[in-house]
Amino acid sequence: MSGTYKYLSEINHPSELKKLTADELIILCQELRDFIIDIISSNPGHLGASLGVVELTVALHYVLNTPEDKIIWDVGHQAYAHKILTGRRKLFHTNRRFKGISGFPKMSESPFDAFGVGHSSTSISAALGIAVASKMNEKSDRQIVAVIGDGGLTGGMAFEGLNHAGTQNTNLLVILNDNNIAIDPNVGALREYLIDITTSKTYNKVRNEIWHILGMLNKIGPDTRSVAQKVENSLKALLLKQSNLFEAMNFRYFGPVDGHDVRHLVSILSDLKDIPGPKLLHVLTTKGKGFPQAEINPTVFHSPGKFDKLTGELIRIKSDKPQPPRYQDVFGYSLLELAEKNDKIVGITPAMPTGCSLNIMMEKMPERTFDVGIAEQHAVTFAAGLATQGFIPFCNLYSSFMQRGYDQIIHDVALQQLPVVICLDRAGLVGEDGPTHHGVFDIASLRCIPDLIISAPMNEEEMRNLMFTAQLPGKGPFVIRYPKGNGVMVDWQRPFKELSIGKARKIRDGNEIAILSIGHPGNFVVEACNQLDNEGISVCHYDMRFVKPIDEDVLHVVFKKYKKIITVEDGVITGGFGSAVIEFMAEKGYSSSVLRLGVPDKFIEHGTLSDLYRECGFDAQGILAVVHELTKYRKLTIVQ
Ligand SMILES: Cc1ncc(C[n+]2csc(CCOP(=O)(O)OP(=O)(O)O)c2C)c(N)n1
Repeated sequence: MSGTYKYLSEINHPSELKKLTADELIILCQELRDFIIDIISSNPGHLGASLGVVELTVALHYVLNTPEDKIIWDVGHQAYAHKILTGRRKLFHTNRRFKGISGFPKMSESPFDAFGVGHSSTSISAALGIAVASKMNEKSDRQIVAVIGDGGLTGGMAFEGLNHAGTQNTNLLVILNDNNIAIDPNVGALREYLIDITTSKTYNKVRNEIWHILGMLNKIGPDTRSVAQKVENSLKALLLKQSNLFEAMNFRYFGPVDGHDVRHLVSILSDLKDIPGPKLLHVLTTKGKGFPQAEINPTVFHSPGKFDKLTGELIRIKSDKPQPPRYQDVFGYSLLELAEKNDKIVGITPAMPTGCSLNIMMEKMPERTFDVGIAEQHAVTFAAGLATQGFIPFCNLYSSFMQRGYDQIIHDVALQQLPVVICLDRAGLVGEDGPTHHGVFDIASLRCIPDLIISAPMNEEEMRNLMFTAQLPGKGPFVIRYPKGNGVMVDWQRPFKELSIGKARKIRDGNEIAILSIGHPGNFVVEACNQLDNEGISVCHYDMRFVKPIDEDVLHVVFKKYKKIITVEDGVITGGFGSAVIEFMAEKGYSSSVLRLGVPDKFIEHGTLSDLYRECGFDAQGILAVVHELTKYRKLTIVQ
């Protein structure tokens, strides 16, 4: 590698970066881009965001004294250059792989990762906490920098952080990485404001004049600095506060500056080091910078999968056999179909229209679909408000991001029994994104909420029927959770059918063991049972469909007949579906042995789904192993 990456190959610690000249930094940036593209083309990850902040990352590590100074990345999907420059270059090919480095900053991975992240809009709060603690620890000269995108800034938590930070006199620098896009195009009034602020002639004229005056005053000499400071303050108070949102929140606003001019970034960041108090630097970047296909199509190249590093062509595994659809597409097409028949249906997504396939309805019915920005809390309560007026909102949240809207589900939806349909995409393990993104807590955390129907389809047809059932009158708050990826091959285009709430479906009868599954993992049970048939082991299997209300009739039958019961789910075992079965057993006075398969009580790292299923032991092999264990002495018992 040293031949191709002349400067990059020498950098194993940011201190080595500081030996480079400004011109060499420009070459280094190009090398970093080439390196990221090279690796990510064959080992997929987040591409566009990282390419967009190459210069910013180099400039930050050049100017700051990390890890003593702190960089806090928002979301963290843009931190590849940061990882590569901070000692992880040689490990970067293991990015997002099982036992490899994480695709996000992670405190346990490196002292340079000042704060672990994956969910959006946390950076300002975390950075403020670090800044306040540094002050209390008498390390006030430490530089604390939060880097947040224009998408991340749409999250309410970012504003909670700004609001607080504006009153704390800490050395906090917020860098707004403004590329005018989230995963899909950024939305909302803030987006308009940022465009306005970067293009408004009046605003920029005022700002330039102030900078000009300040430049002159600063040249007068150190004695007049305090006078200059006062003049600056009053000028800004007079002129900027009225026209700048960040100034109004007590931040000193700088920019907008070109985020791809590494020399200028170095110079401005060096200057900002000496300016005390909360500051915001507005940096303009292009997502996917330097890779033309990623610049042209940033949504696809946010996380493109494998691609040809020369042409940008996406590499997809081709199959002659028809493939089952992705659950998310079943959601998208079914919602459109339902909305065509029921004009009260509306669709809501917090910034994931492509990710959850709401874009299918969005294209046809833009007036009945809402991308609300990265704002899960708002999405849920907005849905609740719509529901009070007779609408049936389908609010689609990734399961792990739903955690943001937990109180809203309790307080605004369930307590008021509003007919909001909460569709939880990416429920269960999600693979390479790892512990920040696994959707494994939803069953356990939602199960305790009264009046909430919680369901999980085992296949696409069931998913459609659950969606149909949920929008029928009088159903109330209704959760439908389903995993990432493809379903199984069923005829999912059959006409919709109403399902009975709280009723399970028997898949097979058997004598020795009963297996109760919820959702997609039921397919793993089917696979295991096919094998068990060959072995002559007789297993009964129910697809429970509903975690709440749980099918008590079926549970009575099962507990009366079977002494050995296995539950299978793709969420946490603690408090999950299997726990509901055990609670039932205890309450009704049954005494079978119930073995719960699911996600154990620890955070599951990143890796392929098959790696992680193997680790958790609830795939077909895991189920087989448990059944074998439970039937080990069977032959002996029969002989006796
Ligand atoms: C709470 C939460 N909701 C949704 C997401 C999914 N997500 C990951 S990156 C992203 C867009 C971020 O946009 P921006 O901050 O502008 O960064 P960019 O990708 O443009 O660099 C979204 C919505 C998330 N990580 N966290």
